[in-house]
Amino acid sequence: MTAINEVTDLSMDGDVAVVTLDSPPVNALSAKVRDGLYDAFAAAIADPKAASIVLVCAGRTFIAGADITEFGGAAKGKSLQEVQKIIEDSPKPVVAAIHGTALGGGLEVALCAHYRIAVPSSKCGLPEVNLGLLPGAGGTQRLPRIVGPEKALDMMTSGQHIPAPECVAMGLVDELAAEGQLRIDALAFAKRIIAEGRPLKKVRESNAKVEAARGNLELFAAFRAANARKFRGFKAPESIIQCVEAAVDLPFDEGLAVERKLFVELVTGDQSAAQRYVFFAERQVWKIPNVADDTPTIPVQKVGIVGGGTMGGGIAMNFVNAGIPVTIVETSQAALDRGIAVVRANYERSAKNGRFPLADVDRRMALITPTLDLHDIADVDMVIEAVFERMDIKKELFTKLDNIIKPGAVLATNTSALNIDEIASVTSRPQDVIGMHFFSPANVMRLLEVVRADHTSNTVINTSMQIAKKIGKIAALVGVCPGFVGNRMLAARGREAQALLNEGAMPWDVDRALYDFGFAMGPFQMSDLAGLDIGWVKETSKGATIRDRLCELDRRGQKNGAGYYDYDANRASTPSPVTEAIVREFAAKSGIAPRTFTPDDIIERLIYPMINEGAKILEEKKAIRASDIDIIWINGYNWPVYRGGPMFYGDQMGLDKLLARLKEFQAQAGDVWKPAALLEQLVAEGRCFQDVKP
Ligand code: 3H9
Repeated sequence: MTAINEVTDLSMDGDVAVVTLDSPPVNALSAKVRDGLYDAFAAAIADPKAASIVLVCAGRTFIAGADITEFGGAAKGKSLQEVQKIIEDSPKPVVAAIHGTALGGGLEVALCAHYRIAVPSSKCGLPEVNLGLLPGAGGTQRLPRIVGPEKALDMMTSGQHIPAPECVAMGLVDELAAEGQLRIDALAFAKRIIAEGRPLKKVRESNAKVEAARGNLELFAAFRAANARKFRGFKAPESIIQCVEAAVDLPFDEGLAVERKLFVELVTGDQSAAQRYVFFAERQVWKIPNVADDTPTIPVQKVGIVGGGTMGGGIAMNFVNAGIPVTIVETSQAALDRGIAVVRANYERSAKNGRFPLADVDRRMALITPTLDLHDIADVDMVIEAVFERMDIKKELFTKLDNIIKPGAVLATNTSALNIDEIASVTSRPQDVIGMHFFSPANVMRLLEVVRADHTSNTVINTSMQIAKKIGKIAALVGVCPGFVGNRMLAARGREAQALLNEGAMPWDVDRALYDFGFAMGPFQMSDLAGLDIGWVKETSKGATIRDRLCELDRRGQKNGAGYYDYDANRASTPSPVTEAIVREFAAKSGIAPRTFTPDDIIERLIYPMINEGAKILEEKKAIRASDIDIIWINGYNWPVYRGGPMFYGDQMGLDKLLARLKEFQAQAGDVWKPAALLEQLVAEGRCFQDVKP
């Protein structure tokens, strides 16, 4: 075996040259990897003893793509295109041997090999779209030539990882190897190719599928129309479509030039910078300073959920979906039956939508035990409380849990705002008490705020983070403060949304600005959806707020056809003259001269206070890092991922500019706009939020 460089080896097995890449963790195409591959292929091609060449990777995966950390840096070493060219132009057949995942640039390298073999458990994909990119190493031109333009569009705009057997069916992979026997089977395949005198198959020369689609304009128009909603705001999907149009309409090299131009536009643009940041943020969020990787965890084999309402039922579904049995406790049979029926209905709907077989509904429901007796959860490993949001009720419950639940179990509360230290104080084991703040609908929303209280042990923190991963959530560890991280920042935005109404803006102006910014909806649409009457009490309502007045007129939101907006039978909304009159009346009473707002004015007013609140949260160490706050906003509040999160947005716009605007607003409207001390400090030091280390 010859070491080509630190990450690449070349060896001979009979007349097959084997290029082995070993660059942990995921064999990403760094400069070292590109140089090693180039030199190894050059040597194998030059070696007269080698009749064919196999490319195989060590470690957990085939090449998982370009090295994302290199984007934006100076070009070093061989380019990926040079590596691909030497492989594709090799006069000896090249076989790519795939295990783990062949993704992005990794699959694009494999597509330059003449043949591909993969183990059944492996997957292939071009997930660049998730990084705000398009496959920029020929993927947009080669993939449609193998799988046809329609499938290529689907694969590249969804970023899906396709299982190897499916790849074989669509022609992307030539053969399946036996699991665990990739190298042996790849060598045998290479020998067979030589023995049978098979040709050097070059994907770039295979034009039948793209030519068949030439002139079919409807194909692209239909694809754009069908995905308009999904792609809204994102630049990469449209660029991918244009590349596939080029693949269909133009010769290979001209298509490649289109791909290059559009790739460069994306990789130097704001959206990709944001999405690459989010890629790393999603991995950082699991890393907790002072909670070492080897911190023990409590094995969670049984979970008890107290409260079978919308929240409790949704939480239960997460565990059941992961195969963990759950006992749900309620205080009345009627509430219990209602809760269980809702869970069953949710599962039946999912089965009808084809998410799993109908038979699975019963299998899942069998993992749920309903009960009215708290003693039935005495032996669970984790309790999650999801009862009414009132401190006295929570304290009473935790006193009981302390007496009933076995020692060492995690006692979690799903409170969204209450002081968890106070809840923990009524137990004899505050080290076992933690917040697990799920977001509604709890079975759908990916975010979980794990809330560390003063005495929570590292074991309980680690257990909660690990279980979050197991049930498919993305969890951020936060500290105790009113509203924790997400709702605390939402409150800052909500305050300004209301203030805007007093100054002459209409709810639909505010909602529209946020929708165009990339949110799914604005605060008033959200209120209408949730129900305006949540927390509203008819008997004591005195028309003190716009919301009170709307509720008094029985405008309770979408559910009864009227709220801030009017709704038709299909729940389509229109601005309501009733609301407009009430808003104007309140605005007149406020004594503030009405003015008009551009969408940019509205965005400033709503987003800057959020960032300022985020800075205070960071300063108070209630979040570990700025990127954790961004993860919370992207996964729990629909912040558009292509804008990277509020803190990233602040960094991008420049903290000095943000600080200056906050000071202007403070001068006009008072100390609610007072800039966070951390923000002042960062600006003085010329640093940004991302520089604040945990
Ligand atoms: C591309 O290819 C562009 C080309 O078309 C054109 C070029 C001209 N680079 O996720 P994990 C790190 S764009 C650098 O926890 P898993 C990751 O940060 C690329 N680093 O493991 C983590 O580091 P740490 C297209 C990378 O087993 C560690 O590896 N490809 C890269 O759960 C382990 O990662 C993609 O978008 C990378 N490309 O999942 C694939 N990938 O330990 C991106 C990972 O310090 N990668 N790291 O936190 C993935 O989807 C997953 O990592 C993978 C493994 C499925 C491979």
